[in-house]
Amino acid sequence: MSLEILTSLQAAKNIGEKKFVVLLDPDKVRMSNVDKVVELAQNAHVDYFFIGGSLIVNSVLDNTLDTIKKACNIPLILFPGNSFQLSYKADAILFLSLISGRNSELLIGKHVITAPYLKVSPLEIMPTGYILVDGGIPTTVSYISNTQPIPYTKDDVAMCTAMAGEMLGLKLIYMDAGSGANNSISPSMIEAVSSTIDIPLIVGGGIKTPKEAEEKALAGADVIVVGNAIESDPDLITEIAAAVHGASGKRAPQ
Ligand code: 1GP
Repeated sequence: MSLEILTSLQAAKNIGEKKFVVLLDPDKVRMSNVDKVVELAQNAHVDYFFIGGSLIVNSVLDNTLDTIKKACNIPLILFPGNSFQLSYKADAILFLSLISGRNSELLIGKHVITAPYLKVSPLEIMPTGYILVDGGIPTTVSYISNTQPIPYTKDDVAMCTAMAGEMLGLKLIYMDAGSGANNSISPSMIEAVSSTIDIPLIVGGGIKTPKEAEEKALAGADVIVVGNAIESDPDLITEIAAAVHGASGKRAPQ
């Protein structure tokens, strides 16, 4: 099994290099927009695409992956909203365990069902502790997953959850305020979590501006994910990519 992407994410984290991910929800993004997004992403040196959503169907998923693959060489990582969102056309998959929740199906149940398919797939499997944080509005993911997000100000709960995830052997932590969140995750929570784990920390949900993206990276996020804001204004890709990459090797003022 290939570990190429995980290895490069860990290596980047070790030297303070920040990565930028564009999230595309094949259900939301108009196919006419995909070409523009891909071109901008390629020019801005976007590091990865996450492809996923809570409610997409597989034919749309395959078409989207094919279209992007033909147009660029940015690696495509599945960010599945459920166990049906599998496609061998991607390069890798976030194998998500929803460790902020207490829904056993999303902690281990679905994984048991999906494991034999993934075992024979060419996809790189990326074991990821997924932590939902309250972003000020109920999001599709908290509704669908039937779990409670970690309260916005409970840095210590987020910290201990991430710590446990790392101790369980997960290779990435993804803290998400949910797509379209009103409040993106606070710098203090990012700082608390990143200072207690050695695996890469992905942060997303409600990030709308280059300044906000930079702030998250400086607080300790290793990978920044933006979806909604780019769907509304693809031109933001260039500035956000520059802001995130520009935060490499820098720390937030203490
Ligand atoms: C959601 O973290 C992602 O799961 C991205 O969120 O769409 O709000 O950027 P946005």
